[in-house]
Amino acid sequence: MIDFYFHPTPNPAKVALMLEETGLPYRLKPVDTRKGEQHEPAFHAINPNDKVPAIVDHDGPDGAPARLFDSSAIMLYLGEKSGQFLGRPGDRPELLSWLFFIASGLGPFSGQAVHFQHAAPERLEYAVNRYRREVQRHYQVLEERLEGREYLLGDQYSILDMSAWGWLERAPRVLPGDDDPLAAWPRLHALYQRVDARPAAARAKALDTRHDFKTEMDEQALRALFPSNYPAT
Ligand SMILES: N[C@@H](CCC(=O)N[C@@H](CS)C(=O)NCC(=O)O)C(=O)O
Repeated sequence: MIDFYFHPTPNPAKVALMLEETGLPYRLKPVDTRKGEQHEPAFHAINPNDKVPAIVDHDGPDGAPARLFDSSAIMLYLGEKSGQFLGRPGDRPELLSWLFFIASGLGPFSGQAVHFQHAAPERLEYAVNRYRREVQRHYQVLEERLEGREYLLGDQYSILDMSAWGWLERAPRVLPGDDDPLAAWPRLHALYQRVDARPAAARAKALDTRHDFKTEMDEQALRALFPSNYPAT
């Protein structure tokens, strides 16, 4: 059994989709990040970085419990555990390259674009422009990769497509202002739709309503999510 530490946000969404795709048994463990539950000692022991997603696999290597944090590490682990969605052995160099591209590029730049357009206490045009442009550049890199390919690995659906889906889902928040924020990248848009149409994607999205997560962005939420904005006490 796998305990899945979850909040309805992009990085946990990738893992939700992977768990649903593999059929591995799991229990949902909500972590209400707007209430600061990611900083509680019990969760800190599972993820020292105080962020979701994380998992505890009670049947880890050698039958011992294993904790994993960071969505891309979890995606690879679950791929290896289930023997699914990692492509062919010869795909490994591309799989690793694109997984790290999403982990270190698409994800963080999208996250910062959201932050500076929706959460920053003041609008900083330089930061907004920088992160929007970097997201657009990353979309373009993926668009070129998809030329002549149905999925990011080629003809096989993999953890790469699931990882991209977690962030493409949020394109309207990442690039607000455009009616269809993915319109300029038709192959990427089609990939998003292909993944989003899968039954597992619907089941993954249904997890968002399984718990009554806090929605208010009040003082408690701001302190929990952006502690670096507040002086250490
Ligand atoms: N590199 C990490 C990033 C995790 C991350 O930023 N998670 C966000 C949700 S998408 C979070 O926990 N936010 C709450 C917080 O930062 O306190 C991963 O890929 O899992």
